Amino acid sequence: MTMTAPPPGKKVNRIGLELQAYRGSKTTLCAGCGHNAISERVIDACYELGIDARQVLKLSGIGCSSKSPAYFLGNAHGFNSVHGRMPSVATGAMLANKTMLAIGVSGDGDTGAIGIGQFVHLMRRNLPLVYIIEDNGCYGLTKGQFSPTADVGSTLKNGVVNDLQPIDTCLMAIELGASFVARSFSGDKKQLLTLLKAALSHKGTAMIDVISPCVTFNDHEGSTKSYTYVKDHDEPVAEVNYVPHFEEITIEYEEGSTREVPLHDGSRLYLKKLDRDYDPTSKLNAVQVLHETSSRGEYATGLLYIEPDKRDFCSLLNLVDEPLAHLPLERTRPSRAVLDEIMDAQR
Ligand SMILES: Cc1ncc(C[n+]2csc(CCOP(=O)(O)OP(=O)(O)O)c2C)c(N)n1
Ligand code: SF4
Ligand SMILES: [Mg+2]
Repeated sequence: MTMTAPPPGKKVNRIGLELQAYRGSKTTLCAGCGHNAISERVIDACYELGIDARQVLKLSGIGCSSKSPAYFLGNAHGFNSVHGRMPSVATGAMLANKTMLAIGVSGDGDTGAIGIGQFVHLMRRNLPLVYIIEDNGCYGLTKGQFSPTADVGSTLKNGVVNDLQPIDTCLMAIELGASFVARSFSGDKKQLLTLLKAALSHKGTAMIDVISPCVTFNDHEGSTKSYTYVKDHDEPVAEVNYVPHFEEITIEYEEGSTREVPLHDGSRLYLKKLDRDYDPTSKLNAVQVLHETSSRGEYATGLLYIEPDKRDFCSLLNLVDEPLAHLPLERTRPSRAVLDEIMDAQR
């Protein structure tokens, strides 16, 4: 990435870069695919926060969604892994260099079907990683079969009805120990951008399930993951605003209407009460709202659960401060004498 001064009159961020510097390759996804809108919001979030893309690791599995990292942050490191196996790659990469900022992109099939075992263990480990599920309720890349997040009663284009209970990835993540769990909609620019910025400021697993309609296979009447259905059934739990650590707070709220949530890097979230009094630090509250809304066929969106101070996986493992990947061999391989000592102790 070049850090030369921008031409006069060009809008740049706090590290002197234009929005353009955060783009990736031109998308090859279908025009109107929700996944494209999510890539745009990742670009906006990283630009607005002044993130150095060279410090970012982009990770994904297989699927249309998993192709997305190619379309943002062209200067970041990237690894497009195996179907459902991104969590193992992310875990290895972050243990090798915990100073990186990891952004993982998965699909509802990649996470909820073949990758469910990996997802479960990732959530309980609280690895520092922003984990985005681009959730369209189908396997877009293989021509639109139902995925495990398809709702009961949702139909395919040819009229086939889904009879199986869906997996709610947010409920699972909350139950398993993820410390930041949110749901959003690719069509809600403001909410998604705010949640992404908050997720990038969080130290631990920040899981965002983004409902992201597949315009080619799952955007018809009868689908509960279509643009029209999601727009009509979106139930935000609170209005969310984000103030980065490098900015003054300029938002004013009436006493009692807003809850402040401090984030790890000094940034803050302001959650403004809507219809209900929502406490995002309460697992019970989150689980109850998710069950209540889904029984009415609605999507609870926004920041559903947060535990800002939970220890992340790298701190739990007491890793040395320097990235393991940078340590010289003498500090990673025990000497012959140490190995002999261990062997003697076993005798
Ligand atoms: C081991 C393996 N099994 C199956 C496939 C075929 N396959 C490719 S993508 C995909 C599902 C993708 O669905 P999802 O993760 O929801 O992504 P989307 O395309 O909907 O964004 C499947 C089954 C594969 N590539 N590898
Ligand atoms: S097939 Fe569906 S998920 Fe894949 S790029 Fe097209 S619209 Fe997006
Ligand atoms: Mg999908």
